[in-house]
Parts: sequence; C-alpha cells; structure tokens
Amino acid sequence: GGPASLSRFRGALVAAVLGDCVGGEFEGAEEVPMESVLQHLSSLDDDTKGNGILEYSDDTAMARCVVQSLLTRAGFDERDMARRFAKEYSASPGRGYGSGVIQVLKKLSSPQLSDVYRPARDQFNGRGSFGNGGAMRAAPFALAFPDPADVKKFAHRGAMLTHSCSLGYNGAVLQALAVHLSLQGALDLPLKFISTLIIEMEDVESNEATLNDARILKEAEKPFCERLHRVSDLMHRSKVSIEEVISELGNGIAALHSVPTAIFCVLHCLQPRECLPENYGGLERTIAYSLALGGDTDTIACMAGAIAGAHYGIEAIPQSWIKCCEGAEDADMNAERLHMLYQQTSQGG
Ligand code: R7I
Ligand code: MG
Ligand code: MG
Repeated sequence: GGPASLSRFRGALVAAVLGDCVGGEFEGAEEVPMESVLQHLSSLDDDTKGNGILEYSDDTAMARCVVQSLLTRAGFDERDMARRFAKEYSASPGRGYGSGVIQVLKKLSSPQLSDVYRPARDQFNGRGSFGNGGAMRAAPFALAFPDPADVKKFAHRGAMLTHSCSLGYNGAVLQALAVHLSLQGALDLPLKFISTLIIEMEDVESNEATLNDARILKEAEKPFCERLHRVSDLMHRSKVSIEEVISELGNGIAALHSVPTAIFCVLHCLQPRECLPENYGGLERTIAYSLALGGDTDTIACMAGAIAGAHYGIEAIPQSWIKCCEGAEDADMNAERLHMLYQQTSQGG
C-alpha cells in the first residue's frame, strides 16, 4: 500500500502482537539457536494448534490500553490512559510486568491521586525507570497522530506515566518515530531512514533532563544518537554476527539496549539473509531474527514487528501466525479504527 495505507496500519499493530506472543517463548534466554526459533515458528503452521494458544504479555496488554484510550478520547488523555493501565494490571497481574513498574501501576489505581505522573517520578530513588516499558507500547501513537510533532509529544507523555527517566521515555519517542517513518514508506530508503532518525533524536536528546540523566548513568552525551550511529555502522558492514549485534546494541530490558536493537533487526532483515529460510518474507525474517538475539525477545520482537509491519503491510503476515496469537485479531480491528482517527486528523476535521 501507499503511505499511511490501511494495510500498513494493520501490519504494524498485528505484527507487534505477534512479536510479543511468539517472543514470549525465549524471553530471558541467554542464547537462542536459530534452529529453535525456526522450530517454534514452524509449529505455528500446525493446523491442530491455533485459536490464540500463545498468550500476549504486558507489552500487548499495555499497548491495548493505549489504543483504547486514544480511540475513546479521540486523542491523548493522561488520566484516562493511567486509569486503563491500572485497571488492566489489577485484572491480569500475571502478564509478566517489570518488577519496578508494578509499584507504579498499583499507585495509579488510587482514586486520590491528583498528579498521574507522580508515581513514575518516584521510581528508582526519584530518577525514574529506564526500562523499555514505555517503548514497548509506543507504536499506537504513530497510528493516531499524522503530525510527527504530535507523535513525539504524546509518545513522550504516554511513556512518562510509568517511565520518567529520559533513557526510558526517549526510547518510546524513538520507537514511535520509527513506526511513523515506516508508515510513510521511509524504509524504501534504509540509509535515509536511519539518518532521519538520528537527526530527530539529536533534537529530542538536546535538553537538560536528557544530558543530566546521561551524565548520572555514565552514558554517551546523547545515548540514543550514539546507538543509532552504531546501527548505521553495522548496516554498512557486509557480515554481522548475532554476538556482535548483542555486544554493540544490547538485547536487554533497558530502552537503550533494546529500541535501537529492534530498529537494527528491521533494517538487517530488509534483504534475504543466509541464516534465515529462503521462503521467508521480510516480516517473517524480522521476527525470527529478533528472537534469535535472545534476551528481551518478546519486547524486541514486538517493537521490530510494529516497525516492520508498518513497512510490509498486513498481507506479509502469515494467517497461521495470526490465528495462534491471542489479541492479534483484536489488533487488526483496532488498526482500522486508528486509521479512521488518523485520517480525520490529517483532514483537519
Ligand atoms: O520497563 P518495564 O515496564 O519493563 C518492561 C519489560 C519488558 O521486557 C516486558 O516484556 C516485561 O518483561 O518487562 O518495567 P520497569 O520495572 O520499569 O523496568 C524493568 C527493569 O529494568 C526493572 O525491574 C529494573 O530491573 C530495571 N531498571 C532499573 N534498574 C536500576 N535503576 C529500570 N530502571 C532502572 C533504574 O533506574
Ligand atoms: Mg512482556
Ligand atoms: Mg520483554
């Protein structure tokens, strides 16, 4: 489809769910042989399975809250979104949430709470979380707002409800921007895609809060920019091993060690790769490759899935995968609603 087509919206939201559901199998594993990944993925083609056997985790649970809130309020409403996070957590606390964010979600359910950003600011001795929980649910912001300035602003605020450290919320901004660009067809020119992201993040990371957090955490002056430059360096190499990707970019639970990694997975899998089956299309390659990195596989595959799905569109996603994953069909319907909201906004109505 063309820029911002319905197929791209559906691809983005559905592939994010698939990444989360199929990635759950390997979350936390230190080494994941590609053979195990391919075996896991081919088991999804088995007709006797299906009907949502693979459950989604916190990544999708929170993304669904974001989607419902954006749709119901026809825009960003922090109190509504916070209430939905809290309600979802108390209804299904066993979705594998990060151990810190649980405290925030419990506090957000208090009716006496006047500042919904407060619980997040109190995390980790007042510096806030740098986990990837803001980024893992950031894709819907790109599907709700056509203007990139809005995508950045609301992805930031949406993440701040649980992640007030700049190394957490800037990861959400980066992820939302990557989905935004991919929806526009920007992955047709991969080198321009990465350089556009670097230019955007130069601006996003040039403020006191970011420079301060980076200093305290002993990271580069502009941590996400630095990582995106590493992504760009890896793209220019003819051969890159999984070990090198992990050591250069990371595969962990921090946004800094997973959002640039997810972006790299998408870029690396734009073309066929020796380690991946020839009959795989780009979307399947991206998901498989993300899982083979090990570490925070559900989240990296979820984020890579959103970016890749926005590029390849819904037609690239195997039906058998959709059938196996809880919430995939729901995501498809919600993508259509978000597409309508997006179009209303672009027409200024
Ligand atoms: O970021 P968050 O929502 O976790 C998301 C991850 C995804 O992989 C999901 O799939 C799920 O498995 O969890 O949850 P947080 O609790 O805010 O952050 C995750 C973890 O990162 C924390 O439990 C800490 O171990 C670590 N962390 C920090 N550690 C020290 N100092 C995050 N921020 C800090 C920090 O400032
Ligand atoms: Mg998870
Ligand atoms: Mg995870």
